[in-house]
Amino acid sequence: MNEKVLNSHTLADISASVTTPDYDRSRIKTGIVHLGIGAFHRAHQAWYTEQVLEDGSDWGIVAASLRSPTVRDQLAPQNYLYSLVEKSNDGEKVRVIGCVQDVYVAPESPRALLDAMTQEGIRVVSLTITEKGYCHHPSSGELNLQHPDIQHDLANPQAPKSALGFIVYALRERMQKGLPGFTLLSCDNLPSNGNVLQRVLFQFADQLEPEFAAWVRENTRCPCTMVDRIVPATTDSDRDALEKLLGVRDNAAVMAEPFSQWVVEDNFLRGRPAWEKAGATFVDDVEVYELIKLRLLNGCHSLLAYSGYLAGFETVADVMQEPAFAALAERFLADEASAAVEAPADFDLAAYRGQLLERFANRALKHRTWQIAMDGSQKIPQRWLGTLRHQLQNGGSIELLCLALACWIRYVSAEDDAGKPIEVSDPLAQELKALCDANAGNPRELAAAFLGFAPVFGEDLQKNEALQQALAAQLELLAKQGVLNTVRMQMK
Ligand code: CS2
Repeated sequence: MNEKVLNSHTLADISASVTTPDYDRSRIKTGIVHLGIGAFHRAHQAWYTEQVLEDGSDWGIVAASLRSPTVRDQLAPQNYLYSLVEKSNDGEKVRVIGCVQDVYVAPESPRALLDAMTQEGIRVVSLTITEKGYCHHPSSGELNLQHPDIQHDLANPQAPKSALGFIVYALRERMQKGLPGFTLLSCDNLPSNGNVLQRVLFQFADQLEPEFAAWVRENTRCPCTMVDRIVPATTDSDRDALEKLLGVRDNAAVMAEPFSQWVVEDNFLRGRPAWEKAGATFVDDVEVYELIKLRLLNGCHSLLAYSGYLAGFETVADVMQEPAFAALAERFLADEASAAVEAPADFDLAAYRGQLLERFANRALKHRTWQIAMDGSQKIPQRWLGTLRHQLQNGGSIELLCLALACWIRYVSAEDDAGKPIEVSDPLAQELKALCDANAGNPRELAAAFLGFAPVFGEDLQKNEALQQALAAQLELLAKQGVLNTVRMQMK
């Protein structure tokens, strides 16, 4: 491993084929606090913000990690510089990004993060905290007041744990200091993500003083956004390969596909960077774009992740190499997911589907099926169940949705087709496994038990006899012949 790391001093030495910041980093002013500095943020919002800085803006980002110090420990020795590598079947393009100015690790010093969020210059607080970070009930969208982090935060205003706790107490301090509020920009894969955030924010604020709860309603905005870019977790071999190109080590590099999309509701309290200069689209209503993206891209992603993982495929591109699975993706998108969305007149849904299949087949990206399979209980309602309800109401096909659900149920039983244990990462993993164990060997009971599991399925779906039968039939096929044969048979 190279002793030299990427930083302000070594920046000048790296290969000329790499794009580097062409603006004076010392003139950046911090306008954004970003909560959740994972790979996605660094490859998406930060990349848009970087391009606008190149265009003369002065909006910079201070970010926070709400859990582990890893990203801060990678970025701090690099003066917060990192590379974004765009990978496609045709090669790669590298850009060093300089818009991140500092990274806080919330558990180490919650006070420091609250101080950052109560600076007058902060006008936007953005979030990529994943679905479970909102501490809501996935099937209803209500704040889960019993959530341990929320309980903790209600009792500890000076040292919150959840993103929501930080936001609420930072806002309260701003009110007390006579400072203005800020815009909250959710960049997570939830339908109407801004509305979900606003709802849990107001519900949390309602637990505090009424005067503050009213202030929050006046002094915040929560625009909705649709975010899209496939960003797999970076591996050591990615870092090693990049080191050969850069000539220095970059421990904070992120890998992404070339495609990127960001549709944002133009509803900001005190301004925003001109992200449209970097290709973001500002619209009055994001919902239709969110639904298309969640139900097609993410819905199909989860289908490929569970079915592909069970069949022994490591990455999404590997799954797409198997013709029966490529056909499954195509048919799921065309016959079921597309039926449940109403695309705007100028939106070519067939072209969008074709592009998705190509993106999934990008062999340069090593996007693990296991990574996408994480947190299914938090993802499935918006990825599959909206489509399922639509199809049930309209007499549309539900076969592939049931196959998807059956694969997920097999997956959370924590054993794959070959009898190998699966490391299931999901906040409800225990409950889900218990449902599988209690109904093992009985597809009909298993289907009923899952459809009756209200945190994911709500109250309505368990009453649908046809759905229960269709799901039981898929579970039975999987149990008898395994996922590979089931998919091959159904795609004949
Ligand atoms: C994926 C998403 O991990 C997952 O659940 O489906 O992260 C997906 O790659 C992005 O939403 C693409 O924009």
